Amino acid sequence: MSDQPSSQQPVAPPKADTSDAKANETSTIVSENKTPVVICIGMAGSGKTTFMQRLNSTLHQKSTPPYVINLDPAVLKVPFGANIDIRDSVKYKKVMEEYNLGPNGAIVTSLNLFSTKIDQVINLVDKRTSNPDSKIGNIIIDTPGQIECFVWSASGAIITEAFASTFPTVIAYVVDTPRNTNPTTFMSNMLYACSILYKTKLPMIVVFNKTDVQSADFAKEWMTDFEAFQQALINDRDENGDGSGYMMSLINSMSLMLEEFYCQLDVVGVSSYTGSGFDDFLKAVDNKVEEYNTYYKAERERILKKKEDDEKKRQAKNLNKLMKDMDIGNTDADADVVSDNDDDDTQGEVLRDDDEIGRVYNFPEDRMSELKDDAALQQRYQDAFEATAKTASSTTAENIAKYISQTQQ
Ligand SMILES: Nc1nc2c(ncn2[C@@H]2O[C@H](COP(=O)(O)OP(=O)(O)O)[C@@H](O)[C@H]2O)c(=O)[nH]1
Ligand SMILES: [Mg+2]
Repeated sequence: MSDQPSSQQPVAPPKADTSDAKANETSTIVSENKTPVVICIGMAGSGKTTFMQRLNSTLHQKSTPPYVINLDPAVLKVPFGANIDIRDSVKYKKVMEEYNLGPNGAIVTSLNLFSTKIDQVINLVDKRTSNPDSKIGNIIIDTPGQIECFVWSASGAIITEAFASTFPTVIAYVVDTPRNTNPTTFMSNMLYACSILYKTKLPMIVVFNKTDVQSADFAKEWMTDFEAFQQALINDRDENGDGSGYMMSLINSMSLMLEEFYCQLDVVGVSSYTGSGFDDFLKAVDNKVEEYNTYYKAERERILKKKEDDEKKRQAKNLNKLMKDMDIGNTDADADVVSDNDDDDTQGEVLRDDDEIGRVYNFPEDRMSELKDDAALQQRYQDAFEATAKTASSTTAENIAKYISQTQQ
């Protein structure tokens, strides 16, 4: 992981444009001094990396340089100066060889390895961005080319969650506009965006990229005027001769759901090549950050609290069950041992071979007196459980850390 000094970034003009300074001030107030995070997600080839590159240079021009994070382990060249790059901590090729994986498996495994250090990453980013001297306006994150590697992997969820619980976080869903002029393709893409919105529960901006090739007006129209979209479907069906009517009935039954989904989104058209539309995008980010603070934040806190309470209840229930299973209250009774051994004389005890190496048993001779005190025993189980649970997870973490440091050599 590298944390490059900002001097390596392109030099920013000395004075900030006042309108942008004002826009930035708004987001700082509503975000309670935490820097907003923009996570770029989108289908492979939609232009996420190019969009990040343009966003990076636009923000530098406005004297509010972003803090840039690359989470794509498979990319050969990153066209922007990344402050944190997953490729510094995880070697994608080595992961492929070592674990005998294909490209997507290796991306997911690299993300898994990276996510074990996510608390360190969050601390580092928080320290850098909360420094009062820092002029950092946004934290921007690029994700792997293949959308599902990030969106549907456990580590993708962990990483997103880690950022979203520390900073006001917005998803920029990047769409390849020229490839989505077909209404069926368009709808599939929007359904994917919809599933991400409901999965992450974060505010979303749909970014129609590559508007230098194809204007995004048609998409905006389809998203606001349902009849126009239906007409486009009918035209497409007539042109392509698909008379099954399946698509039409699917669309009709989904129209309400899609309307509900669209009204939660901000939509912008940009060209990462020419830089057009980026001011609109930055305004949309401010808008969504405000939404995050007024609505999503409270909702997230409620969910986290509920999760915590549920976990406590579950632990208490497990402990009770354990106590019950062990039949602690009835210490005088012989333990019932389910065994294949029919020899009743031994009562389940395995007799020692004569030539077996002598073992030393260190148990105290009589533990019955301790067993009488249920409360004390319960406490001891609890303590032992906590102690071992901690050791196990930190050992795993250490092993993974060891692996990562080996691969770095
Ligand atoms: N015409 C045009 N092409 C673009 C634009 N943004 C990206 N591309 C091209 O789209 C392709 C995929 O871009 P890339 O950023 O690697 O996509 P990613 O897989 O989503 O990161 C590349 O060939 C880019 O040059 C744009 O705004 N206009
Ligand atoms: Mg990319």
